[in-house]
Amino acid sequence: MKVENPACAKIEEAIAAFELEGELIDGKPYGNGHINDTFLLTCETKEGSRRYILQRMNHSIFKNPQQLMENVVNVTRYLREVIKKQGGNPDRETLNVVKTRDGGNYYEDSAHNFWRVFLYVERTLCFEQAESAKDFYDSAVAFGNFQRMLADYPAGELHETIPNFHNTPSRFRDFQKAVREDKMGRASLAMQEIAFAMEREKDTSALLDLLEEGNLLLRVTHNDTKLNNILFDADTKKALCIIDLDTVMPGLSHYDFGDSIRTGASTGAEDEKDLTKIELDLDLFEAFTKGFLEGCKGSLTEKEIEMLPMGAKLMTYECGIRFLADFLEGDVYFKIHREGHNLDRARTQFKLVADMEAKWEQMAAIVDKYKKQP
Ligand code: ADP
Ligand code: GN1
Ligand code: MG
Repeated sequence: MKVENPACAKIEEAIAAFELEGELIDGKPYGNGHINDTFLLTCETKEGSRRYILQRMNHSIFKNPQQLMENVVNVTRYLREVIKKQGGNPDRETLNVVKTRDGGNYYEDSAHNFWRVFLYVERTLCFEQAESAKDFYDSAVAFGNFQRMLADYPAGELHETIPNFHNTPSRFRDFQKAVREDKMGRASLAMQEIAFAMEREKDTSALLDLLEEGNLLLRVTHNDTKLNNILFDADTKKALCIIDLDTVMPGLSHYDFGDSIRTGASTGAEDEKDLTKIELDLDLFEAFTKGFLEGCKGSLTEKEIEMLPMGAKLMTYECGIRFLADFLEGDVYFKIHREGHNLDRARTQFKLVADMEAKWEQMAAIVDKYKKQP
């Protein structure tokens, strides 16, 4: 069958390159990721249907797709072994890369697009926002557990797929440059947001300073733990599989904690236009804190735990300045679906940052409460 997509002209060539079972009967765009182009493929086999996730990797963002896939293959191979030892099902609890017909992990098409295929994890749900404290708690256990499962992974073997990914001071400098250059003449539309971001420059190095002083540890982290990067089992409703492994790199535990809070503990969508709907939900914050610390099973130091609220604030702030810089630069990084989309996203992030500042003592008290847990 034909799978047409004007944005991805070589999609059919790509599909033909992979070792798929059965005959392709359907292919359509899928999911809400901001970075890669994702498609769901359905094939018919003698035993029934078989589904796959096909992705065109964004190689203007991930400059070296070969290294990217090397990371993904090595990390998932490692996770499979850990999952098996824990008595889990590695076919459902981590991503499984499907090989090309000539045994490769990805395919470069004739127009130099880079493609990969994963087994589709069946009977799963994926949320943009937390539907209940229980689901969010489960995702926290899973992300904490993910970090623990990778605790002994040889970090030196990981390629840095995006340099300085969560280096907030470096993100701040990129943001300043975007404001200075104001390429699209849009800065006048975002004066308040620019001022909000500038006023918080001093916070940007809060975590990296501690790392430099030896008071925080570098671990292997996921670095993109937003809620839609985890699949829940549709039957048990439990967090099942952590996906989007493109940014697994050495990082701080705060990056994973913070990025989840940013997306999952907000009372509104990342791109909500009505800012009165955006707040930090302290019950969700508490559920995640409890779950994350349980998932990490005592592996975090006291200082790491104490700094978790800063992780939440900085990841939210950093994402805000990234959205705002992208708005100023003409929406060249994050996919947008309407005019001003990145500005709307930046506004929700800054609203959340302001709310976290207002709730700072409560956040610290919650973290303190769970610190004592084994
Ligand atoms: P992006 O980097 O663009 O965010 P993702 O790898 O997160 O891309 O994929 C986008 C969406 O596709 C996910 O949020 C999820 O809904 C879905 N998805 C990705 N991989 C799988 C998979 N193996 N099984 C089921 N759904 C998946
Ligand atoms: C992107 O790939 P996706 O949609 O899961 C981005 C994250 C941002 C997020 C904001 C590689 O995540 O860093 O926090 O959008 N991923 C990359 O929603 O830049
Ligand atoms: Mg994603």
